[in-house]
Amino acid sequence: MERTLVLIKPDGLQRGLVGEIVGRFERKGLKLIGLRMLDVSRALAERHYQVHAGKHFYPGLVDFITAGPVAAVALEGPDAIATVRRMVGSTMPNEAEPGTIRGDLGISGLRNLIHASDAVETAASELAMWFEAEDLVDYGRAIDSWIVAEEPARS
Ligand code: FUP
Repeated sequence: MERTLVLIKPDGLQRGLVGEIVGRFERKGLKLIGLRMLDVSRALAERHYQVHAGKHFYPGLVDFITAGPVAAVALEGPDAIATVRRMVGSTMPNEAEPGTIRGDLGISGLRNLIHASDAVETAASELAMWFEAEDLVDYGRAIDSWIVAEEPARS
């Protein structure tokens, strides 16, 4: 089971797309384990985008994610990191495939609605950046056995 972080950026929140985006992940079968809404400080934005520090687009990224409230979402599921990335689509909404969140809901430049962790290590560090450990909720769902297949027995 993997955990991953999604941020619904200020454009997604302003456009009233939080429910649509979170709903896609819920319908997929991913389990919501954390939900948080916040105004992002510059310090947190700079830490989140540290990997891009020094690049020409970095100041614009920090400006954009601090431009309005953000919804942070923690999700759990089998292969959750790659599954969520596929659902999010390519970075630029004009290039993202239809059927993906960016492909269906975005159209231009950096108005790309959403961030999703891209690897096991980044998911762990980003979850720790955006959530306190006690705000990630550990619980079972009665329907899980209809969603998550048993691992096949190895012989
Ligand atoms: P993604 O993983 O698809 O969210 O994209 P990246 O982590 O590569 O980039 C993070 C953000 O930087 C994206 F929202 C878009 C922005 N970016 C640019 O503005 N220019 C680039 O050349 C690459 C990324």
